[in-house]
Amino acid sequence: MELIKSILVKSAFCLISLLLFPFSLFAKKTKPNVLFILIDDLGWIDLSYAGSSFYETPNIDRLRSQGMMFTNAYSACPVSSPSRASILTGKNPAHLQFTGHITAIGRHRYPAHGRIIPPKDKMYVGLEEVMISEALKEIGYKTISIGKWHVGNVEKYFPENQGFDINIAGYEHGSPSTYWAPYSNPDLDWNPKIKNLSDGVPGEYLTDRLTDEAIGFIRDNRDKPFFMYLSHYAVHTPLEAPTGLVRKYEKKMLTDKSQKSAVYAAMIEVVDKNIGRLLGELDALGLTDDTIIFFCSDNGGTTEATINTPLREGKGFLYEGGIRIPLVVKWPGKIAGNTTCDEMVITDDFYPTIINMVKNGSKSPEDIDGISMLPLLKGKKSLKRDMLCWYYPHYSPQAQMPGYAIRKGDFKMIEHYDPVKVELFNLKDDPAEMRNLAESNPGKVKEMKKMFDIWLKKMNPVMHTLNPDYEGK
Ligand SMILES: [Ca+2]
Repeated sequence: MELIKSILVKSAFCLISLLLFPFSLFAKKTKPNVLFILIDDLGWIDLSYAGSSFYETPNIDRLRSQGMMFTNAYSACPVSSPSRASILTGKNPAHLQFTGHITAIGRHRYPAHGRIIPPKDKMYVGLEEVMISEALKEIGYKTISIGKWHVGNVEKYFPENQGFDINIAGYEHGSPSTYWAPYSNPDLDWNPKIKNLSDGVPGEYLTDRLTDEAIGFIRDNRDKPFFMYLSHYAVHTPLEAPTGLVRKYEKKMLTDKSQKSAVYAAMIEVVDKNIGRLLGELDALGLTDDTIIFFCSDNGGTTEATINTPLREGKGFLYEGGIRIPLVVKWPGKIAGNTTCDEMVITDDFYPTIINMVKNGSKSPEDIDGISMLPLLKGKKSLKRDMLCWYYPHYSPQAQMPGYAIRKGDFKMIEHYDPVKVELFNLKDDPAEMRNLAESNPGKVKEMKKMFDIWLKKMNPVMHTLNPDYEGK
């Protein structure tokens, strides 16, 4: 009896092993790699594929030609930290109660006699939130964060405690110099230490170095599915680039007057070259067909470095220049190359999209605000959503204009809190947001205000308050 039982158990074991064998052999194939390339402060039109005559981005253009480009992609915030929190959690910054960027002083700056006091909300993503890294790690991904973090500046909230197996160079709040040498500059109090990165040689460029680290990781992990969050410190200020490249763009500026900074253009070219190196490595390792790539920015370009025309203003503003971002998604064999999508999408959507892609059409995770873009990536024209909202009650260093914005269809409304002003634009006729229709269309203003209020109540952010020391009119 015992013998029969033993034979039966062994046979069952063999049968199960045989059945599982093909799956274990091809397990990798069921899970594509995910490479998320995030550029800091790269403007919507700061790429040659987007029509710029000045900036040169042949490698990113190639990426674009192999994937889908979004013309109406938005960051959830006009500045860095909250947008990054949105990317990593799929939740809107208002919902996360994390609506302003992490500052060196640990609190939001605002004028002593300004009209509002910004909310004292979080400057981190809490450990109770499930980041995309945690979700992917749970289903067998090797996870790595390389570069800027900016969603928690104490160790407790670093990438290694948020689902990343490895954290390279993601540390404090700010953006370091792009060269090694000035790291020790005592005049720059915001210069972060670079975690888990041995010292570079003087003159080594950070974008190059982070790419080296990325390539090293991919080589080491070519046999496992990986999720890489590659978050370049470029092209954020300080503007610094190799002298030879800067000269090239200075010369170009003699005839091309469309832009303002040769250094910024050189930084973009360095980013582009490094993306080319990374794509080349994926090719060489035979991983290209098995790797999903996202390419985007965390907010609009800063007007200190670039001209966002035809969009109004830039980083820090609720105008389109501050929140419209470049976005390309590539997935060989699944997303048709050289395609364009004009539907509105937002950084909240990336998390559910990635989960949807790697889990073969499973449902989106719950309690998040984003919705999966997968139907768009597969050629559908629209999502079941017609409005997006931004709650940004902060005095950004660039704009000093706290407020909120809502876009529904072609209409966009901004209500500024200080000074109080309502603006309504029709983006279809007026992408530069120059003609305020608020007075001539009070019905639309009322309707959009109401929709925003309902949305805000649902998000339940920490709210700003009126400043009792306000000295305005
Ligand atoms: Ca940024």
